[in-house]
Amino acid sequence: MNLPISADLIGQHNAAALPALEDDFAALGRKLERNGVDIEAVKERAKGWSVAVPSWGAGRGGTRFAKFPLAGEPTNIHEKLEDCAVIHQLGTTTPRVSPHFPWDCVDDYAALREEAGSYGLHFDAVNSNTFQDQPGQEHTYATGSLASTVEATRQQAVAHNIDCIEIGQQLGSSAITVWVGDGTNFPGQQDLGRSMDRYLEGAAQIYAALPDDWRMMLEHKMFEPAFYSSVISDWGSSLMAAQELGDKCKCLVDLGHHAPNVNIEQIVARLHRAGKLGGFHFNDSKYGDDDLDSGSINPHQLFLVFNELVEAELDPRGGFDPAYMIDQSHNVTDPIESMIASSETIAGCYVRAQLVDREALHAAQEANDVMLAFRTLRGAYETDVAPILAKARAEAGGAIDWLGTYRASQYRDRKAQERKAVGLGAGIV
Ligand code: PSV
Ligand code: MN
Repeated sequence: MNLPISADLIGQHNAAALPALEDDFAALGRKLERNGVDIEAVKERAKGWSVAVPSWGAGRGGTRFAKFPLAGEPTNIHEKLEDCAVIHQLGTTTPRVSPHFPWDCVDDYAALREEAGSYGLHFDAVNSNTFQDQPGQEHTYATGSLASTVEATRQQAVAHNIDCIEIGQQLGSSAITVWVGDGTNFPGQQDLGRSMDRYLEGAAQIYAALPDDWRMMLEHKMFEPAFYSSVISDWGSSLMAAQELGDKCKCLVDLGHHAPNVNIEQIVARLHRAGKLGGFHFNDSKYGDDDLDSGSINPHQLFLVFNELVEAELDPRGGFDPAYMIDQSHNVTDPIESMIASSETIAGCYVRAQLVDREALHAAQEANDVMLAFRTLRGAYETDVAPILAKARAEAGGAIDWLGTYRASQYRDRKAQERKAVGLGAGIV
């Protein structure tokens, strides 16, 4: 395999960090054993955990005010794959990359799939883009795509989604995530009912083009770019659409796409109850769709989401197989560092949710022992699982101290010499 960071460097850093890690791991193992938990079994589960990274997250993001480029950041899918290879090599939990089209368009997708394979990477869900116009595009999406009032625009949006499915088949993907920016900025601008009808008609044509083993995921978002109404604004609209479209259509929960303080873990439980929990876009937010690093603002919420996922796994109700993806915008950090940190935080929430004494929790819930139920959950959240994650990483060939190892590799400095500089501007490149 063609891995970007020297295995010797990782080995040297791991050798230096291992004695302290063994010590911490043994201490945590004794603590967990007192609660009847086998740390080795938990570590094996951690090793089986993975989350996809977004190709678009490999570049520096930006706000509508500015983008501050990073020397050595990637500007095409080939360079993005190389950076994703670094993320997976050091962090070991991100073997899949979720591509976005037309941002990641190339001439030869079979070759792109091979290129990813040479890094030990695969492609995850493909994402369509009908929220931006492309050079030379015939019909504008300025006032909508699938829900546009213009028939030709709707057909163009459907055709683009079908193209994405075809590309995805060549890449070995088996899912398409559809997020549309359709909506309005003014009351009265469009009919709220009829725009949903138009959306559903277009979405049904995309659904009809799905291969048998594919899944379509609908991503809801409360606002932005539309500020008065969005067509698929919330999980209710998403569920309604997914139910109407059919079994292969499910709902995707992007953590940043809700009103402030919404109980996202309850939405997760509801979608699972309906058999429609398709997947996640992980990120964090303070105000709106901030796309900050997962768990950087509200790690407890992320843990509570994973608590629901463990409950769902124990009670699959006819199917539980959500797709896990990161969707972040890294405006002030090196995206490689942010994505390794995020994948570690997400894995940590998964592991802590595994530590909840489910029998004790369920018994306390049945008995309405409020404090015991709460403390049972909180105890798992308060457990520092870093030694489990680090040990799992080291055993999978990754770095115990991934940040120190990454910086010592001087990867970004080397790329700054090799790659073309990115121009100033706003938004995602
Ligand atoms: C929209 O805010 C979103 O969350 C969708 O997933 C897009 O595909 C992605 O961000 C990139 O713009
Ligand atoms: Mn998203």
